[in-house]
Amino acid sequence: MNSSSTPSIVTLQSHILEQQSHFPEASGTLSWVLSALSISAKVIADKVRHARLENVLGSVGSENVQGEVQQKLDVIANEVLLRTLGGREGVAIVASEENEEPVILRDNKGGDRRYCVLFDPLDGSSNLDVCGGVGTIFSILAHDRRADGAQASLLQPGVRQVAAGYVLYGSSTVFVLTLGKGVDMFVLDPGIGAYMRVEQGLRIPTQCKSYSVNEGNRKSFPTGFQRYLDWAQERDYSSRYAGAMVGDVHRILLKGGVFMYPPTRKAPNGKLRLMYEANPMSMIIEQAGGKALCAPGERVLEVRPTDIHQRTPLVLGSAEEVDHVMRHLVEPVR
Ligand code: AHM
Ligand code: MG
Repeated sequence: MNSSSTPSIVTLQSHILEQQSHFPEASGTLSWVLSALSISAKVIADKVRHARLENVLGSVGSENVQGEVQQKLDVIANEVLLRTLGGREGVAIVASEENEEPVILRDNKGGDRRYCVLFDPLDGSSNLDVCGGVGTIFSILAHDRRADGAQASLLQPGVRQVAAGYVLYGSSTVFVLTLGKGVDMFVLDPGIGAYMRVEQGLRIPTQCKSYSVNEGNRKSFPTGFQRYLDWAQERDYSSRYAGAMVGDVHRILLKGGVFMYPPTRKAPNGKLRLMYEANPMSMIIEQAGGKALCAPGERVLEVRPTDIHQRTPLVLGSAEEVDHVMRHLVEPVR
């Protein structure tokens, strides 16, 4: 066999080291942070698989800061991430969907670069009881030592993300990562316990006649979204919606289409959280050549955050499909 045509075996670990070697000045701190996230995701994947057997499905009877019912596994996944990231010197602050306040792990002193990690530990967790796909979403920002307090260091626009990614716990465990130079995909090989690189430089298809939105809310969408849905249905678009963003966005990353969570009467700013849902997903989609907007001409990544738990409307996916939605938001299209 010709060795040049044989794909090499690259694990997430070696991929990160390979990327780090392109920056001779890098101290390796970010690599340690990413390794903490990848280990957390292995533990969470295992918990998700054993959930029914270990009786950790269902809610804990409390609500998180968003007023949403916490599932037992939300709490477990959050603990896993906090404990794993907590052991890494390079992590200054973590912020989670499940914690009202950010957790300050280390002070501002010391010379080494440090990072803030924001995450949704188990997105789409209401899908767990029915064995649907769920995921972890994360965003990494450089810690701003000059900032006045944890909130100020965290409240950076998405364009400043150093890295972002998600892990889909589906029929296999998939780790999708961007370090700002394209998007790479890894699949956990349960036999050896390592993530193997399966795609490098992923590109999202520029078009695909498919939309992903909770159409049950249609009557309370702004009229532009309703016009878009009429337009798409007249053109035989497919509708695909799992109710778990990681699975929906992953499908769109690979096959194309558009994912939307518009404003509704109940959620006038949409439902999804800017800092640890919309921003990391938007970075992934843009790095793969797609678009991610919160309104016509307004990139999600340029939104100046004012609260770590703030929400944003979101339209992301294939460039041409996002454009179709936006045209309808601006004016009726025939
Ligand atoms: P969660 O973070 O509480 O799990 O909520 C986020 C999820 C997304 O994964 C999904 O796209 C959306 O909520 C579904 O909401 P809805 O049921 O309103 O369509
Ligand atoms: Mg979520």
